[in-house]
Amino acid sequence: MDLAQEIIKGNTRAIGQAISLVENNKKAAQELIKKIFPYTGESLVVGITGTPGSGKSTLVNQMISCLRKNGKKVGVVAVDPSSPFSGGAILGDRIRMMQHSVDPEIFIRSMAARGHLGGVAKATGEAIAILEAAGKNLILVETVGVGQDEVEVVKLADVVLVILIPGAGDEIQTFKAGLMEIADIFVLNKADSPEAEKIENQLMAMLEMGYGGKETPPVVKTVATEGEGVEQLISEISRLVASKNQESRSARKKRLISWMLRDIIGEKIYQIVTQNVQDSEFERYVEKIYKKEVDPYTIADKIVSRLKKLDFS
Ligand SMILES: Nc1nc2c(ncn2[C@@H]2O[C@H](COP(=O)(O)OP(=O)(O)OP(=O)(O)O)[C@@H](O)[C@H]2O)c(=O)[nH]1
Ligand SMILES: [Mg+2]
Repeated sequence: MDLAQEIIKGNTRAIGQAISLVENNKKAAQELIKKIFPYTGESLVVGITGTPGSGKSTLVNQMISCLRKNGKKVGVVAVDPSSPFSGGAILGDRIRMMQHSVDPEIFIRSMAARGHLGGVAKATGEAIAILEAAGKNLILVETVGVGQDEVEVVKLADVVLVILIPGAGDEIQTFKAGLMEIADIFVLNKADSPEAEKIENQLMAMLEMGYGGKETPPVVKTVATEGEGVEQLISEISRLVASKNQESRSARKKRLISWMLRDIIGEKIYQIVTQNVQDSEFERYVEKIYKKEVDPYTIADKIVSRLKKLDFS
């Protein structure tokens, strides 16, 4: 089976296999990305971020239903901050999104936020590329958005939804620290809570202060469990996309290209090293470093300076 061909056909199993390859940063993943690259760049990527339990997965689930009604093909990547070994939240997400799992036009995948050699943002970027090649019209990326890595993930999106919930007093503070600036739309979820109005007022006050006369991001109230406000949210997203200029949309694509380029260069340099440093020589260096006769940086410099003398033309 030609994996790239199957992805382009939209084969769900092939998409799953391909994402596993990029998750494990396998060499085959690079070859694959190369093949599918011409087919990427057409989807709309929506990042959904907010503290644990704010209702991201519930909202994603409702958004899928709504988008499917409009005939859209949807991909979901949920970046899971828990350890790859615990799997608790992954299972929760799976169960919640199960109702969509039999639809061949929907692909849902959890990815562990830790344990990626090339970084979670790179793995997520490549997973997005795969889903784009598979012809998904919309790709939803769910992330808790706490660490720096996760903020990088959010930057992969064309549109970023930041979810706020009532009863989390210090939450607004959290968002000031970094996520605030990247929100394109604020979603006030759990609007059925009696505290909802309070957080809405807080948010409005903060927006007035923080945006000093500039146009503030729209605020949409939702009750994700009931699907309330979800249609409005989707039309806000469409409106926003229509108003965004090409430049801001291309930023995401350029980011992915820059990762790919670094990867490819890194791979080529690694090949040159293995061609020019014999295993036996390498072992000798390892032995010397082990005996503390020399440090690894000195050896690395020595090898690199030798490579610099090579003629690459
Ligand atoms: N009352 C109420 N409960 C909600 C609403 N949206 C989600 N919930 C509940 O909040 C809990 C957490 O929802 P999730 O969708 O798992 O939240 P999440 O943000 O994906 O959580 P993590 O992936 O663990 O970060 C669940 O019990 C939901 O049923 C809402 O609008 N109103
Ligand atoms: Mg979730």
